[in-house]
Amino acid sequence: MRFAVGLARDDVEDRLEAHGIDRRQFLKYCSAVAVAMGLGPAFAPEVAKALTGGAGKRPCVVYLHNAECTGCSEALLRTADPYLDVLLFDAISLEYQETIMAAAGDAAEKALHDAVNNPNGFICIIEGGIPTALKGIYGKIANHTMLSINQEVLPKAKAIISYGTCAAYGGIQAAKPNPTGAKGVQDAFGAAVKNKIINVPGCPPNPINIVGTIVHYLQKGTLPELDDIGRPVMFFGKSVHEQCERLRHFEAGEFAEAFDSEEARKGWCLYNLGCKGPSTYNNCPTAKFNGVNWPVAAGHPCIGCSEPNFWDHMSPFYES
Ligand code: FSX
Ligand code: SF4
Ligand code: F3S
Repeated sequence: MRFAVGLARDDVEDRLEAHGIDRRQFLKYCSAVAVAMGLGPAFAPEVAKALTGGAGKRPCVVYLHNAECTGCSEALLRTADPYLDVLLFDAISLEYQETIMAAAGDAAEKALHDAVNNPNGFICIIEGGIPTALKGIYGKIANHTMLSINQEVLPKAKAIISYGTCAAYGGIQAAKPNPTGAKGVQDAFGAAVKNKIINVPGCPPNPINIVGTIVHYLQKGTLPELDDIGRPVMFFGKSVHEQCERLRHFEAGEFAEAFDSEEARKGWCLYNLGCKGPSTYNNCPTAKFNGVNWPVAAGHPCIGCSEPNFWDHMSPFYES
């Protein structure tokens, strides 16, 4: 069986076969990525090509961890599509990732040094906020502060993806009184990262949004269009509220007053239970997590997890 025009068999089918991946299931996933990117399902073969390493030279990627819960990596690696991590790592050359790399100690340090000084350059993906108080002593790896590691690595990166609300805007550890001085990457490094940083927030972020961002970069070699706080418009251009399946109940003035109520079960709006969907921008209602479900459909209000300082600005979470 063949893929659509433009995809040589060895670009896609052999790789899928090698990984024991069902072609139909994979194309379904690629179609979901294409739709989330606003391209439409017809672009699924192009997404498949990029995700299987067919878009050209595999870019070198350095993936740094800072102050965070590692839920962002978990979201990506424990995706319901079991092949995704394998394929994604075929499309990129992941040189350094503290959570999953086999190397440890000096070998890990060397891998980071080599990747950062690679003459072809590298893309940096960052998880976690940067502790900046007291010269960064609240977060250390191999006796270097996270602050100093980022300071060394980021100016050399061709592009930076802040993955998750912590890396994008500081996240939970930046909540008041923020004793560690945690900041998002853009805020912590300003001019050193200007014009090359993309924020893909969410706590956790939806993996489809970083996969789509990487696909865009692999295909075009440029940053996607960003909103005024650095998020790709293709994923964060609309509010949760305007895409919500409970919106018609909001408009009809039908509000659930308790979680365990007939109204909540019937799909009435969760605004009076604290939903922050009207002031939150993300594609959760359409992309869903693993394409299956999202908080409001599961009966929980949106807590605004893709917005800066949501921990302070959107709480109390269960009050409107
Ligand atoms: Fe933050 Fe990610 Fe929330 Fe956790 O690494 S965005 S705390 S899901 O894990 O950084
Ligand atoms: Fe808007 Fe939340 Fe109500 Fe959905 S549940 S319509 S996002 S307020
Ligand atoms: Fe986060 Fe709200 Fe989506 S809490 S996961 S932005 S529905």
